[in-house]
Amino acid sequence: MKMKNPPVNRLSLDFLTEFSIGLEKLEIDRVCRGIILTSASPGIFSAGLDITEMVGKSAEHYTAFWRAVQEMWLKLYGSNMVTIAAINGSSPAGGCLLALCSDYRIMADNPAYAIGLNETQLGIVAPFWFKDTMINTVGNRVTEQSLQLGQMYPSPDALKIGLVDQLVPEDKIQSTAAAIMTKWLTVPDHARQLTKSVMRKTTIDKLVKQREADINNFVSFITRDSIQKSLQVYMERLKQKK
Ligand code: CO8
Repeated sequence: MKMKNPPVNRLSLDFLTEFSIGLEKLEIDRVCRGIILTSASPGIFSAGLDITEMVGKSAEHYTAFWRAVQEMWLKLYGSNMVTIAAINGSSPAGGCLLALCSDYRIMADNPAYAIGLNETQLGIVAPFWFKDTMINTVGNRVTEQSLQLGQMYPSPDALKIGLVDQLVPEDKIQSTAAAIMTKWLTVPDHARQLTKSVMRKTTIDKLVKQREADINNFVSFITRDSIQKSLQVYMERLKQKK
């Protein structure tokens, strides 16, 4: 799956909806046993959630947007397929979450590319299921520190903390992902799928059980004046940095 929402693959409501539909089609296609998730914009894997979807909109819009973010996570983290992230660029916040949902992460060996859950840098808070997905990958201590600081890790540091599994030269990222996929597909599907489900079920069930409450939390948080202001300031800074 090659994400193509130029220039930075921001995860808009439309993009998330298409992403989930695409994933669902592959999930029920018995011929497809695995996906490699990558970006059609080398240099940026994904800029994360589209901040413009979270500023100056109605409560109904925030509700639909957040449901789509949840749906993407539930489908990708709960996928029966082998999922490999070929991270060919920077990947903040929601972009990092996409990568964390995969079974294996390969990142381009370029210290200019960074990955992490940087929500606090925007004045917002990573939801519990973002946090849980990170804990399941790198453990509690690293997650606590990373989330408080909103830390973005240049690729060598991401490898050191286990946020990614492997670094390769940028031009080898697809061939490496294909080789890793071949290895994972040698394991009988039913055994691998059940094992994956056992490992992830508790985390997934936690959100399933409180999906509506999580949406309500998001809407009441994001509609606060102070949060709207923080996001506006962050967007202005992004534009000014040019
Ligand atoms: N949303 C909306 N627009 C964005 C985003 C984004 N996430 N990221 C970049 N853009 C826009 C820029 O403003 C710019 O717009 P324009 O051309 O109109 O000025 C355009 O995309 C290109 O961006 P850059 O010029 O910055 O491109 P670069 O190649 O220099 O850098 C980066 C790319 C590294 C991705 C950089 O743009 C960046 O750091 N972006 C910010 C990414 C970020 O912080 N994302 C976090 C989003 S929040 C999230 O995912 C989780 C939220 C959880 C919610 C919890 C609430 C309770």
